[in-house]
Amino acid sequence: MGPKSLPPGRGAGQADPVPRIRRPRALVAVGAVAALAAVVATASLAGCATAAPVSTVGEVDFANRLAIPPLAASEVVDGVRVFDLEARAATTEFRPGVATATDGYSGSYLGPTLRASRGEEVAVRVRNALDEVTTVHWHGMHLPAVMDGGPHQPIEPGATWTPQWQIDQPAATLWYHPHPHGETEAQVRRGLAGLFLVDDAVEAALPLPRDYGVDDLPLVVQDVTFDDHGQFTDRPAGFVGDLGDTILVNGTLAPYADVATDVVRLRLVNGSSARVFGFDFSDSRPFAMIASDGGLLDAPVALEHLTLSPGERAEVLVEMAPGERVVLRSEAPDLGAVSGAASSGGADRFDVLELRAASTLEHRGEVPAALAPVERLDPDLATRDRDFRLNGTQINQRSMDLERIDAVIEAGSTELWTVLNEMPQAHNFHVHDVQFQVLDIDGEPPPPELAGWKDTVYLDPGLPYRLILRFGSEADPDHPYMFHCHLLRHEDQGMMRQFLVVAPGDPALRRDPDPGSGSGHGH
Ligand SMILES: [Cu+2]
Repeated sequence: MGPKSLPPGRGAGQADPVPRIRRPRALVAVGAVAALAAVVATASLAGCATAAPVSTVGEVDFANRLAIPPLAASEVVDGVRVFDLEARAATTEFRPGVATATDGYSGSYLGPTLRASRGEEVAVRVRNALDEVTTVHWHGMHLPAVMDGGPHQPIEPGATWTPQWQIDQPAATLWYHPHPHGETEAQVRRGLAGLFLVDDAVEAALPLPRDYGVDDLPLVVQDVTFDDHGQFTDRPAGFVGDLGDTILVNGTLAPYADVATDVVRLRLVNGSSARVFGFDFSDSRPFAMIASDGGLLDAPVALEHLTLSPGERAEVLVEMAPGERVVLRSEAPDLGAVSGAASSGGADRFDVLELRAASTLEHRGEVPAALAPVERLDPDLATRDRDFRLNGTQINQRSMDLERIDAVIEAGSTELWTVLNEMPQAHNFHVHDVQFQVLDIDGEPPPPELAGWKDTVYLDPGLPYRLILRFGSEADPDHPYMFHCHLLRHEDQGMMRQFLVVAPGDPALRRDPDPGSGSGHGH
């Protein structure tokens, strides 16, 4: 169903709004579930056919060495670091002798890792060798809207698109993937995704592991399902979209990684369509989270369990002992007040990756006591409040319209956005161009893993997330950025909106449609 075929004001599967919940967070789990369950009982949610919980824990043979995406070659031309990517159709042997139809960038599945430093001018020549239109979005990157690679920058089959921008943000694990409206899930799931690592002097001065593919391992984690012929297929899915029963890491089935150092850095990327991962280790060892979507935290955070929803990233440090083997798992993730969480993957468990330590380990990187001070954005500087409510596959009761601008924002300004998932089903929230901070969740400070720079955040149903965003100085009255649910099927179904960033004084600011709560909210 296309977004425009929806009746006005109500999307398919839209539940009645959940009253705003104001109670101590510890009580929300019980109270909210009861309140939300009453709503879901009367709502005609899509996705009645749900699969039984999946568990691969203890079932994976870890027969395959983890593939490390190659670092992309580049050449510096007139001061610009230039990369090449080609989106192409291919086949990949995830299992020996079985060819699976896939897509990849300059390869058969996923793409090379682009890497550049803060301050560098970069360009990427993206050639589309597919037989359909695609785009390439630089997820997490601060860059001009016309370079963003959203649905307004289509690359026709056979065409080449060459965005260019200056890297102007802290060191971080970013990624790239297609963003053509309505086709994002299909293209990402065929293998179109890759990493973009940003380096800077602050990160480089820390004693962190950073030997790419050796003690600094990128891990693009995805769930897929193979049919009897070894081809990708869908499992019966619930409201969230497709949930696979098999894990690929960097496109490797049943992967292991050899470790030769006593501290290893994992750059975790949730490259799934709909699955929320709850990462931990088979022996429940603590690990140190050092970075979120947009870069380093103030200091390492000791965790035993880390939740990542689609599109989110985290960097963690894991300490290893000589000769040991430990398995990175995804245990039943905490979906918060999602009703019937099992149908959204909330009961699924996976073995993800086995780490195999050598009998003697080098000491090359360590867990620092402190990382990089995160500048705290000041709510007093915010000049605008906006409310966004997610329900069904709509935001503020509207579906995506490529011709409609939903917000006009002054370049360089700071805004407060309150985002509420009104329905008892899983959604998350991704904003292009900016890294934001979570000020509070239902009035409480965010947990430390959500306290750094973020571009994507999971929305526990019924809880208002107050985000603070400072927009960049580039203004462009003609090309919008997007914000949307990053569950790819929801995004494809139109759970997305558009904003312009314009210069101070631009008349377009007076035409800001104020997509607040619809109650004249704002200053
Ligand atoms: Cu969603």
